[in-house]
Amino acid sequence: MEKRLINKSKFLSLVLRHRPEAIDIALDENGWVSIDVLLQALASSGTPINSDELKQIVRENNKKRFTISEDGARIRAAQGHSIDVDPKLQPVEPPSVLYHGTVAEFVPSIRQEGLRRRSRQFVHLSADKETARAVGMRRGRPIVLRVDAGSMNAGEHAFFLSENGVWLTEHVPARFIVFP
Ligand code: HQG
Repeated sequence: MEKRLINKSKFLSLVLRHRPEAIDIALDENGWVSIDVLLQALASSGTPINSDELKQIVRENNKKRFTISEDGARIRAAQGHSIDVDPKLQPVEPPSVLYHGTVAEFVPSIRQEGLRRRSRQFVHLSADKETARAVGMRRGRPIVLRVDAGSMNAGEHAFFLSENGVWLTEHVPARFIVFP
């Protein structure tokens, strides 16, 4: 995707995950907004995205970050929200092992309190090490932690799978983490 569209895609993430008020829109309780309303609001705030650009962003975004509703009228971010929306995901059984990418400076605190969701709604985990490595790399030299999701799920911890394949859970206590 060309740089111009990547920038528009990033702005869309900001609006649909963190700051809808930046363009004066409201998301419904499940994170959806009408595409007509969204495009209108983007235009009015001087950050226009036209309908073809939006389709291309949804289709080609490298992590499939956005979902269009079945009737084609609404859009939402698949995961990553910091605002209080309920994506109404059903709990699903996770693979026995999931991975989380982070950096060394966070490890002492993670050893103490486990993985916390921080500003997001959930802790983000992936089924493959490569994705976790890439997530950690955003912050520096990546450290990949192994999470014993099978044992967590056998206990009382629910797991959810976002529309774009990210594994989500509310908290990973340190005893379920294998540190490298
Ligand atoms: C760390 C991107 C200290 C955690 C990525 C992470 C992902 C702790 C940071 C998605 C901690 C939170 C999410 C503790 C967790 N003490 N540090 N107890 N518990 N941390 O960005 O997982 O491009 O909220 O290791 O690709 O890095 O936005 O989470 O480093 O899928 O679509 O606190 O964001 O996707 O950072 O990334 P984040 P994340 P998008």
